[in-house]
Amino acid sequence: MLCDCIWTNARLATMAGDATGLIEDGVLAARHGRLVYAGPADGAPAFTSDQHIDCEGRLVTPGLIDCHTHLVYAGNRADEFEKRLEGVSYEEITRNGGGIASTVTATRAASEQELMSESLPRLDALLAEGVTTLEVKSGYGLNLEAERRMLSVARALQSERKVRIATTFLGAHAVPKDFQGAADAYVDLVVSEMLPSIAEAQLADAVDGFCETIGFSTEQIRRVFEAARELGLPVKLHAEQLSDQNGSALAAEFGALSADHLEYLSESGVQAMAQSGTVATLLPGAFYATHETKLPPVEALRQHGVPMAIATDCNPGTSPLTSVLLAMNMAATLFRMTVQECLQGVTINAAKALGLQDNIGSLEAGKSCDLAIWDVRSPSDLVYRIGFNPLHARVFQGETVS
Ligand code: DI6
Ligand code: FE
Repeated sequence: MLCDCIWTNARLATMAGDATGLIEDGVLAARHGRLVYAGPADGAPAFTSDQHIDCEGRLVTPGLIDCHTHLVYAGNRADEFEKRLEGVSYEEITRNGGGIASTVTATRAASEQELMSESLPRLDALLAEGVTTLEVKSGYGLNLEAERRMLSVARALQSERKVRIATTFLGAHAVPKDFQGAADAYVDLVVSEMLPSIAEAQLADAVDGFCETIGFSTEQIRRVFEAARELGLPVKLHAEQLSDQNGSALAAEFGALSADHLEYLSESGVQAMAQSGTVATLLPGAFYATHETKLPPVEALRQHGVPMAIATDCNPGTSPLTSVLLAMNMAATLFRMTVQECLQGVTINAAKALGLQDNIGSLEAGKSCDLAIWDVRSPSDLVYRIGFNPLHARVFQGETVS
């Protein structure tokens, strides 16, 4: 069989089916950027290939997927972090124009070029750990022009680096200062102007919102979701992060790709998600950085067969995290997820959370040949170490890129 590249002597964590699917002596073959074979050496077809890479027994996983990030923004909130350590309250910081509003101010003031150069180091940190696909949300512009700029920059990251970007419009992230006390009027703007214009320009692959007492109500989110449905865009939701608003049930009602955070998710919310096939995206970086103590209901999600994804939630306020490996470790240590669940969380289930499971997330013939090759022998090595990066090589669409 003719192909462009083959990888031999690989230990494959295929992530196909319901398990890690470890193959001790595995072979991968790619043609035109897609896998044509991923399986045991024993019984593999005879390949003719220009390029042959000996993996020398290394572990090969699908390229990692970070399915929830706010990676594109301007400005820095390290000063606020420091103030909070000195005892200044988050409310006081917010009153003085800090918090999310400070990121909105900085993002609105930044040119596309500036947004790009501030975002690239964060992207590079993720790529250095074998990420081949990530989601990037808007939500720090909060007006049409700045939201469009954020999404354009997110898309343009794909021309700067070898990576796949899924974009999400998060206009309903916060009520901007210019709409203080007029959240409904802001939602009017989101559904009647911002969303249609962004959909028309094909700048978003999905639509998200922040359903919370300090964000938007379920009724307001419902309006956003109805508008998204009319435009044929899938939805996802920041839900049950700080309190139980029944946002996940609303998300499930709209067949959402994912509901994210979920610390305060109830049993009925879990059931609704199970029925709609909505992925539970857990964000241990935000749990850690906000000193949250209420754990997401991992056991209930497990019992009901809700697929669990894990992501960084990379954002300047509540999760300044650019490490998927650390997110996996935190999910294991803080949330008691198993090694297999952690790996599924950043591969196949993350792909599901983006609606891309037919193209990425597992090592199977027909899917994009996106690989992470690791200097370790077993998946548990990836999850248990803290602050150690054993990436040997990153392969995007069949090409070794780092
Ligand atoms: N949930 C969060 O934790 C962040 N956004 C969201 O919807 C906060 C973002 C920030 O503080 O900048
Ligand atoms: Fe988020």
